[in-house]
Amino acid sequence: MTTTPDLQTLSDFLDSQRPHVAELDQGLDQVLTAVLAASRQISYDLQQGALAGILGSADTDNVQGEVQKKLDIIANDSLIDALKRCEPVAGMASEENDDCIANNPAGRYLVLFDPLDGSSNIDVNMSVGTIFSILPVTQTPVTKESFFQPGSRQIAAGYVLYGPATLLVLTLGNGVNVFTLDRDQGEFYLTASQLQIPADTQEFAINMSNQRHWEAPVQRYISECLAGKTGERGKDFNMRWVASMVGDVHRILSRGGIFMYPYDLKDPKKAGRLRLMYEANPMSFLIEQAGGQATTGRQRILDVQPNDLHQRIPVMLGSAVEVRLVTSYHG
Ligand code: AFP
Repeated sequence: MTTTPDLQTLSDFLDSQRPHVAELDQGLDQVLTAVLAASRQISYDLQQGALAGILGSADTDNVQGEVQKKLDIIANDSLIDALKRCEPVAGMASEENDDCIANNPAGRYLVLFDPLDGSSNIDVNMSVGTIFSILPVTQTPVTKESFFQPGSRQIAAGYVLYGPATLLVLTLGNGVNVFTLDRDQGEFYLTASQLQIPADTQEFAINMSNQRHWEAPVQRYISECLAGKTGERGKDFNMRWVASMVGDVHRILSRGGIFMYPYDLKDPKKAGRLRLMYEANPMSFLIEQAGGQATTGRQRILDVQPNDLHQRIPVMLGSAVEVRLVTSYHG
């Protein structure tokens, strides 16, 4: 049984932020509470694993044409149920649903989420996460077009990382803070404040198996990293690839690094693998709030004007020096 008397609870933290984040008194705190209520259930289900008979495929496809895991559906349903009961939520959009879901017409917020990012890792017991992004309502009634706002308009964003510990990593637009779930109490406690990503790094994260499909600037950047001390960069690099964006981004927020899922010619029609609205935008908001940078290689991700809920985007994010360098190679 852990005792955490000297740590601040999430609700105490949110109270301390009210003078700085007006939206907290406009129901934003209720939205976060709803997301976390679902996340606690997802964390419990994941921890049960095979014992709960919820691993493996659901033998259904999502809107992306990807085979859904049973837990993809369970996590998605849990988040939708929790947000439907949350009055400040005017509408929501999920990776698992083709269209958006309108909710309270008087609500102030739009919530987008990837309910279980990295789900191909579930059956091998590796870290996965829930990613969420919160936008203001700018037009009613809520339609798909209501969500087409650049990432710079986000009010809050974060992820819940289901790892050895369950962590909430959150930004309200004034820095990035980490909260650890005390399972016994069902309470999130502030365990790291105002994360700062080192500008320099010697660690890159990319799926090397796609190398032959990359554009020249990415080929150049990675080959310089691989050349190490003997090459242009004059230093050796290490590589990591979790294949769960939440895991890779958390490592970068914790100790620096650069994460890349660039455009590749494997399927020229696809702009990249990752989705703008509920993966790239929330993660880019967190990265910038922690002093890092996030681009497509050619423009700041948070400036991209969306035109589809599920549009894909090339992603390069993390330590500012490295993101600036690889972006400069794109001319
Ligand atoms: P899944 O949710 O299908 O496992 O995809 C995870 C992801 O969208 C992102 O979290 C990873 O960074 C990336 O895909 C891994 O892609 P590769 O499987 O091509 O390495």
